[in-house]
Amino acid sequence: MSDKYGADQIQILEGLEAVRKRPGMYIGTTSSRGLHHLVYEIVDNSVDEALAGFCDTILVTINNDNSITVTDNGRGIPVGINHKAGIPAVEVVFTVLHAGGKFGGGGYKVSGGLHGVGASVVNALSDWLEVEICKDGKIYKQRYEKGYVSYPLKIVGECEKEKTGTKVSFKPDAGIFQETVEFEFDVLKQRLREMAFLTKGLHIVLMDMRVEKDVKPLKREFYYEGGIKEFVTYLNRSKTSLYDNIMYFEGNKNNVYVEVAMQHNDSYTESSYSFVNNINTPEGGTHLIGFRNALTKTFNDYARANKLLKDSEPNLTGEDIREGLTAIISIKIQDPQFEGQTKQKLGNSEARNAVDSIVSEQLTYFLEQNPTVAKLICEKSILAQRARDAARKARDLTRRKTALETASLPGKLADCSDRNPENCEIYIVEGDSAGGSAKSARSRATQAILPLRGKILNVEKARLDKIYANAEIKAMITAFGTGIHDDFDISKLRYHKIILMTDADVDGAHIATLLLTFIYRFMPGLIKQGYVYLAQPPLYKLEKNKNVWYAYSDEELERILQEVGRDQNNKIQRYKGLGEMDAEQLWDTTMDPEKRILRRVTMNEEAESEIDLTFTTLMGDKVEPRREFIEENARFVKNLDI
Ligand code: TSJ
Repeated sequence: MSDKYGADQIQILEGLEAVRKRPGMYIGTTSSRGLHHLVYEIVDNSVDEALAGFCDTILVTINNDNSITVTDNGRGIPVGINHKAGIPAVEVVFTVLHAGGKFGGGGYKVSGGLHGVGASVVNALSDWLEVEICKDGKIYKQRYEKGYVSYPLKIVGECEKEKTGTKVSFKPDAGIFQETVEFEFDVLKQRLREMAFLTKGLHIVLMDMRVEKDVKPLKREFYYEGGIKEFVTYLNRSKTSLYDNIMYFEGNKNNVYVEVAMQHNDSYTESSYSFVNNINTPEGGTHLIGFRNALTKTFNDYARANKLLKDSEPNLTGEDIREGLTAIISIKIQDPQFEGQTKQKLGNSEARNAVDSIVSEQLTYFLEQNPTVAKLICEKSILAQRARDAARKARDLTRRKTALETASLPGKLADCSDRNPENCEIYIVEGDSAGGSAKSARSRATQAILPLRGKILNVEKARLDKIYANAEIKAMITAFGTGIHDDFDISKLRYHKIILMTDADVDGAHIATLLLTFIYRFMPGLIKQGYVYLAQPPLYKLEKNKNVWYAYSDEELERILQEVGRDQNNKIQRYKGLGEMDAEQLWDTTMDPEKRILRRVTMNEEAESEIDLTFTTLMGDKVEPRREFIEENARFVKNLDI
């Protein structure tokens, strides 16, 4: 421990004690999230060094004991005595709260705008932390325990004069992170990849040493020469892009550094992500507003000037132009102000002006240089504008009428007679023949059947006007009774169980996912409140000596066979579809409330955005992602409770 016990020293110790007493105040949470946050907090410092132009490689290692080592090849944290504190600058970094960037001078400290609590907080929350600095041909080292200095900064060796860098190792305090101190490779991988996308030219390597002896450690390397341009390519990887170019705009204005990359794909949804100082801002703010303003204004000007939009036609809306757009908006700003309830929305007005003017100017130039691309985007936007118009008209038609004149029920629906929704269930059945069997099998009082014909429309791949015009979709909307989107009213639900009954094969699973996608997008409340179920038809029928068994999985068949014995009296039938069952079998195995298995579709709040992404990937029209979807689907079903 340092022997200087001035007022400064006492303040330092009080500061770090405060962090240990109320860690949540500094890192938000002591859950697994907070734990991983420590790593980002340290890595941010190396990224700053890279942004300042002095470092091009960062190595992050998860050690065998779940400690972390971060190494960079920057200039090395300054080791000279900081005059105000009377101790080496590096010691200030690790022991003084909010010391980040306040020493050395001239540094362009940008990262960590949102949480940037600095290295001292990580130090305070670590069992131990060690820093090694290569600088001026020497290796400096200092160790801390729970924030307390173990020994003054000392020289422990020599290195080549030209070699410089910083290495920080730390082990989070299990007394603070009581939920877990185990780092997840995939979580770190995700964020480090994002950081590499956001910092072009920076190599970030992640290694996991927690493997059996003699096994090669896990290693991932991220390096993107093109930065956020490659980020857009990555996000559009499973989509079909509308043109080959990725637009890229960059510039500095009013002390704001702006970078934008974007490309349209042929889908109908926008995926834009905005970042401030490398931190995602899901709630947007001034930088996003500036981007959108610029886009809307520039495209309308271009479309008018080039007669792609007639004088008589109204302006394109921002939404029309952003249909199918994938964009990254990344800004670096000196002193970010966050506002709103969750303090996640950028408030700096200079950011709006900077993004607006840089994007307007460079996009105008790009459109002039690339008339073919410009025309493609304008034409897509005009189609979106027309579809939006048509959709509004069509949607007004599907709106629930007043309480008295309920919309007439679809002709194909075989409704039940009970009028109390709590007792009622509706089976959505794929195919007319299975629908027929289900109609004869059902219990008329409480079970309604709605057979669907042909391919189910993928609502992720169609514009709204087409969706509202689709017969199967209209039938489901009117049968359920709740209305959709803003009109959704759960109290109007006509059945308290909505049961999707599809074949027990890959096609059936695909149809079920299409149906779930539709429900999720139009009436998410039905899933959130647990009204949606999947029927589970059997895979096998086993007959033996006039006895019958049904098996719903390969394992179950195996179990039954072990019980009854394997011999030539066994007659095993594998059901290829619902259509192979007669009405009685369908009732016995899949519809009889006394015997059937239903799986309730659930969604945990946290998984919501994840599911959002999964759905989009799954429903893409390229072959590779589709296969991924089916594998993902297995995971999705895991999320379904029985
Ligand atoms: F902050 C920290 F300790 F957590 C940390 C800082 C952790 C790691 C892994 C690296 C770093 C770090 C800091 N890498 N590089 C730097 N650079 C500086 O601190 C530095 C060096 C020289 C000068 C200068 O003006 O000469 C200025 C600064 C800020």
